[in-house]
Amino acid sequence: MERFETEVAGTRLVLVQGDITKQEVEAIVNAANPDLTPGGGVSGAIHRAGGPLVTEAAARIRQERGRLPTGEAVLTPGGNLPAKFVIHTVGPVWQGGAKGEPALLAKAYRSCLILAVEKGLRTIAFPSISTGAYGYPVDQAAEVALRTVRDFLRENPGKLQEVRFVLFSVPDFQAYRAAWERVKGL
Ligand code: AR6
Repeated sequence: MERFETEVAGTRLVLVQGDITKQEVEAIVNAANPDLTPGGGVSGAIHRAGGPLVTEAAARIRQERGRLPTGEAVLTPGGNLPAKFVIHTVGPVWQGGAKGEPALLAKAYRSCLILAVEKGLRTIAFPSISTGAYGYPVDQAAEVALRTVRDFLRENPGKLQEVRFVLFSVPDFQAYRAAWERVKGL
């Protein structure tokens, strides 16, 4: 199994190839749509594995707050998942890169990290937000994701025990692994 581990300001940063629905962390992040419906991709898998508790909690939030703007995040229980909570965030749809996509993607990661710390959670796992149905090129998305997490951890030392990226394919794992080499020293 592909796995890489490093440390940033007292937090373990892990890249691993695998299925996010199987991760034993306090919160997993969902690459949601603004209506918080199951949809396909990682979202469909998380709603399936989590069961009605996840889908119904998401529907209630949708009803109360309306559509979730790109870059924002909300929390539901994890239902039948090993993770206690799901943090749902909406990444940007790729439109060529000049429509604010990098800033919106960074905001999505940051919103999840802020919510996790607010709730006192210590371990969180992310999928590769926006790089499936939303079409964000994975090399570029990986760099934004890792830079954002690195910056957050430096600004909030010791707040989180582990941040894990769970990449569904080996090429995606390799893209994140290579992006970390570009980002880590900066
Ligand atoms: N574990 C980890 N990663 C996964 C899993 C899994 N079980 N399944 C898929 N991925 P996508 P987006 C990867 O399309 O681009 C949904 O329909 C996948 O290989 O899930 O943000 C929503 O409802 C890819 O690398 O999310 C939205 O409408 C990554 O997860 C829309 O898709 C993200 O792909 C969101 O699109």
